[in-house]
Amino acid sequence: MSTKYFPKDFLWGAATASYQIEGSPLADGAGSSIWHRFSHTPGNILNGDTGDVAADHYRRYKEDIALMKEMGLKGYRFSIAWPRIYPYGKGKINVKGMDFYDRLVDELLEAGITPFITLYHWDLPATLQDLGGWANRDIACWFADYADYMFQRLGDRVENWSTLNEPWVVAFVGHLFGEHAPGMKDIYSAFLVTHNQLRAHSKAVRAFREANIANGKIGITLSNTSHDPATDSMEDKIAAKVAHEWNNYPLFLHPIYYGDYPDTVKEFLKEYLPKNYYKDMEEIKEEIDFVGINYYSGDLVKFDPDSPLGGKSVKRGLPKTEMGWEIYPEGFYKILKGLQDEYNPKEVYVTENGAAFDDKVENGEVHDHKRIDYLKKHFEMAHKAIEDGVKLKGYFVWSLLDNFEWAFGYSKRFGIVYVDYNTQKRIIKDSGKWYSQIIKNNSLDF
Ligand code: GBH
Repeated sequence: MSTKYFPKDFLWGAATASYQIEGSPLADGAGSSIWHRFSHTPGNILNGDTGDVAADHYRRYKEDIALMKEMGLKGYRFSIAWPRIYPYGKGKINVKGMDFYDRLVDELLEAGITPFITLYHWDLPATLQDLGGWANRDIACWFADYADYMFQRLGDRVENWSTLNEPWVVAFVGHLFGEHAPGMKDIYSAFLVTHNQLRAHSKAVRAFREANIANGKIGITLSNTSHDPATDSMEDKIAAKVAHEWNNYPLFLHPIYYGDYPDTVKEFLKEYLPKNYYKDMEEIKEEIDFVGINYYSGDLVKFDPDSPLGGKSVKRGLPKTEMGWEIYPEGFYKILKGLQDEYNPKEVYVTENGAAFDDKVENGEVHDHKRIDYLKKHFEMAHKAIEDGVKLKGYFVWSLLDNFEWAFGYSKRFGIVYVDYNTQKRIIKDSGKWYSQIIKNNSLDF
């Protein structure tokens, strides 16, 4: 047996998002979000679930922080619900909503846990959607104003900030596939939303530099699925490259690092890009301090002349999680290594990695050995990536708690802590106990 050590000060943690765990979405003067509206519109969410109660974290945050402390987490990645701060998205500030995050941050620091804030994890103020949401160019200002207010209010205690969570999912799952809020199906809107998220992100980064937060670091969190060609044929290789550059970190990092969309996007998808998009590229190109990588799965890509992207996903036939996503840890390594080789970010964080399984409570325990196995294989790949030069500084398991899994409602459990939705009782799963040992030893045994 051999032991692999992680770097000193490696930030082991867990992640959540406001709408998925907090509940009480309209409490204390908060405004409605697009996810509140979307989940309350029949037919959008499995079993008609909503985030009205979720894991009741808004009221139980102290108990949840005590659990994090018990597990020995060093970091906690969470998001701020924009409509709690600005009920109408801009203008009037809701003091009580701000108070919640003030108390949350203080409680975390008290417990010795490093807060890692995501400014936008999909709960846009509904009022802003009525003005066009991410398709309205003004959103760059609305977002930067909101971000700036958060820097002023929490910057004295919080060093680590991520602007957007998975802008690809916001653009394409929300505006082309219609499966997420706001439920639109228009490819031109999806690319406009991609572009405006980039503009908003970089404007917020500039506000961050102005705010001059001591030891402050700001980045962006991107979704990734590894895409390998199904065969050695030139067609499949091109299709896989298009899928990678449109679907993964290049779509956003190419503009941020090099001031232009990736070549394949310009070659294959140019007609969908907003007219005169290049005029904004100079302001989009803006230095960031880290890249946040979310990774769950990997696919093969086959040439398909009928697809607008020139390719379609095919499965390898590997074991799957409850989401139906194949377990492919090697793809995690490829994403991390590719990121470092292609953009050479100063720092990298795994902002999400984890799996949904069909957890059962047995005598007050949850023996989720499949999740342990999943995490172990992915930790191993992260370790290999570090050995090969990836500047990985931390790792947030998705998720701390079982929660509202968007269109799938409460039917999918990703937590390392089990939540009984009838009683709101929490149980640390076997994976959570196993994870505390990894954190304590800062190493992995093989
Ligand atoms: C994240 O989204 C979210 O940030 C988080 O809120 C959410 O709860 C969590 O993941 C779990 O879903 O078809 O096999 O190639 C992840 C979104 C999931 C989008 C994987 C791409 C492709 C899987 N991504 N998906 S596959």
